[in-house]
Amino acid sequence: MSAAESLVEVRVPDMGNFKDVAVIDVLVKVGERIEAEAPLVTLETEKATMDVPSTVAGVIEKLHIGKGSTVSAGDLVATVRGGAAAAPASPPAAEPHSGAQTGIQTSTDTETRPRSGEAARVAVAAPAPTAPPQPPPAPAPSPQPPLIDEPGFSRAHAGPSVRKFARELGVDLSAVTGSGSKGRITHDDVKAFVKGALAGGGGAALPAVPVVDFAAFGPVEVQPLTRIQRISGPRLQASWINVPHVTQFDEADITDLEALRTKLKDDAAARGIKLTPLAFIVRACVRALQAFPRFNASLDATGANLVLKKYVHIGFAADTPNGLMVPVLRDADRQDVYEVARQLGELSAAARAGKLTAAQMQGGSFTVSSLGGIGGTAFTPIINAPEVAILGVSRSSYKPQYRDGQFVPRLMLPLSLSYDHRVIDGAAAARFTTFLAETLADARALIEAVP
Ligand code: CAO
Repeated sequence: MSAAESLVEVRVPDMGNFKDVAVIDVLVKVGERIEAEAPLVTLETEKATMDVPSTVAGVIEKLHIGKGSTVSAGDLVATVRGGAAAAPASPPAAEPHSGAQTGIQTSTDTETRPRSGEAARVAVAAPAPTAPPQPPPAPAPSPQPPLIDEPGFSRAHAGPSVRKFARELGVDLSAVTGSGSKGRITHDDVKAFVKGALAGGGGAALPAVPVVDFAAFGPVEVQPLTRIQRISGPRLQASWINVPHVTQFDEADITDLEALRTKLKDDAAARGIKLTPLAFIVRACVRALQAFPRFNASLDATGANLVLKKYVHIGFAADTPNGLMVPVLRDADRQDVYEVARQLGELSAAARAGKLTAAQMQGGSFTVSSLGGIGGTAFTPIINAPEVAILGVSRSSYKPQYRDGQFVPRLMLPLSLSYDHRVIDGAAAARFTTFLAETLADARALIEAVP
């Protein structure tokens, strides 16, 4: 037998204090040709996943362990009918150990330290050192390949070969749900993720929701979504996925406001105006937006600049038979509460009749979603992106408030402000809702004429 055909035994290298470590994957088959340093099996300790690489190039003659078995340092992994030995491997980084035997690569190790050799199965998952520098951010939104969350990728519970596979496919492992032991991500999980993304269209890197045959469990009826729902659904989803939402809750004492509104509403009705709480809420929002201009802004397409709007166009969610619509009340800062009320009435009537023009739904800088006429105590509205905040309003109710040493019944209006945490800090949001509550409590100021 020539030197090139000699049989080489590949053993589990020194793993520090670990013994009886689980074999969670066997990455090669008998008869398979491998390169030096190709991963043979994946082991999993409590702390890390690691591959055992071959010390030589050659053909797998025999495998001595299988998936599910346990191994310790020195155990025989495979016999390789082989040729040249691997170049001396660099020492492992993730687990401290003392022996001369090296060659274990932990998941983290393979991410950060490319190894020598271009072998097809070498478990090097780090980006190529010659990779071009990151291009500058595109000036306008265009279909982009999904970005990889590198720290999340490094932390993902997956072996080196799965990492390499994910890199080849451009899959962000931090977004993949692992089905293996202790949530470990397998090759199949990566494949399922890619299939799901392709099925979802546009290559969005989202884990797929399981497809269920509902009829298998009982009678069903299929109703197509309305045209408006088909348009608004993806927009809501885009906002939900892209914008880090936080919702700040508060309450405004509107006892005085409601007393004033009750006094004024008949006169208003005689002029054809329905003076609802929403008109006052919009006026109060105008004040708050003037005091906190960051809430009346949008990030530009690069995400690096905030565009502060010098106009105040307030959208409001309207429940219509065809679905949710958001007409926009333009220049709300230039209108008194009666004019706001009149326009709210006209725009919501047009929305319900399906007669809103495209222009009447564009250009909003902030949105109010009132469920006060229906019920509820609080909710988490989805931001009408690229706006950066939305105010949800629920039904007011009498609650005991502690004033001057005693409890008194006050009409409290629940406020739910969702905001884009990239632009707005929690402290600013709390100041905004506090300001809004104070403004709503000062009823007289809200009916002042607008200059
Ligand atoms: N608390 C208690 N009562 C309230 C209230 C509140 N916060 N807000 C309104 N009301 C009362 C009104 O005073 C009115 O009572 P009266 O008829 O006795 O005066 C009644 O509820 C109905 O009000 P309305 O619905 O006619 O008027 P509005 O200005 O409050 O709302 C509109 C208009 C278009 C916002 C509303 O009709 C609507 O469509 N709401 C649903 C919005 C929605 O779907 N949001 C969720 C979107 S997902 O984020």
